[in-house]
Amino acid sequence: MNRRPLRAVSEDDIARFKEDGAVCIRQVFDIEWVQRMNAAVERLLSNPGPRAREATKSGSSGRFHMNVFMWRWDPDFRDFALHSPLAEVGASLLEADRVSLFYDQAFIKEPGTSEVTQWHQDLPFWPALGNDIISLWVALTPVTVEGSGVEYIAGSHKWGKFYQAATPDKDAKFANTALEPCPDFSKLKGDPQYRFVSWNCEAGDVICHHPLTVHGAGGNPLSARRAAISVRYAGRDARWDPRPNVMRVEGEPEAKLKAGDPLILDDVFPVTWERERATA
Ligand SMILES: O=C(O)CCC(=O)C(=O)O
Repeated sequence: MNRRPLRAVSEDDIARFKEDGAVCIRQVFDIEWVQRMNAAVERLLSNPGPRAREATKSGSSGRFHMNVFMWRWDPDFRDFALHSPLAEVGASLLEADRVSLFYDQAFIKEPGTSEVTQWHQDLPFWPALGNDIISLWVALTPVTVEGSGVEYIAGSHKWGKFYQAATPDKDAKFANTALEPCPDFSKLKGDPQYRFVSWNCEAGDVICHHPLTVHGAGGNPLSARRAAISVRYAGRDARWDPRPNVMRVEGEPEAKLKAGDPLILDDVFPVTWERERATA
């Protein structure tokens, strides 16, 4: 099982991430990781734990399963978030000397799932602020755009927009109605104002995005599962910001952090990668 990326992040990847707010890094994981994490996903589906969310409406076909903070209770997800090549990829793209783990999240769409992932930005529903928070969306199965591959609007992280939070399962409790709702960009394809970017992925490829990049995905009409895990890491300017209408974080950081503190806290936001240690 590789502990460092199979392919180094290049200057071009960093430039693309800065410019577009999303970049695909191919072949970060070897087959052992892919097999291990697919087995972990299978376990998660049959034993989902306390923070699971099922977005599929009753009577609909398929299953859209989401889960968060698996790293806190499952040893495989823990190793994946803390000791896999991911944190190094995140730190390289953020050009950071260290990153801490923010949280991990699973997105599984079984064959024949019609539920889409609504267009959204991530930061509006997080108790955090900052540019240096990166999401690494790891494909654990081959994913095509037709089979619920995530699409991004290039450059949207620089629009200065902070859209009303819209979680992928449309949970109304996150919506702060003082903010503008995020448009349904699938209706705006072909509009020359917007550049849509997406990648067909092999298992082990990783799409990395900025917390304000607008993104969404269709359902999964195909006959194979689409499984991905997003792991989020925090760098230099990431700060704790417990606003109303945001996600609850496991480990009670609110008891130990005050608004504006860096997103680093033992056992809650653990430092995961440090340049000094990595190069020693
Ligand atoms: O995989 C999906 O459908 C959604 C992914 C996503 O929203 C994220 O990684 O932030």
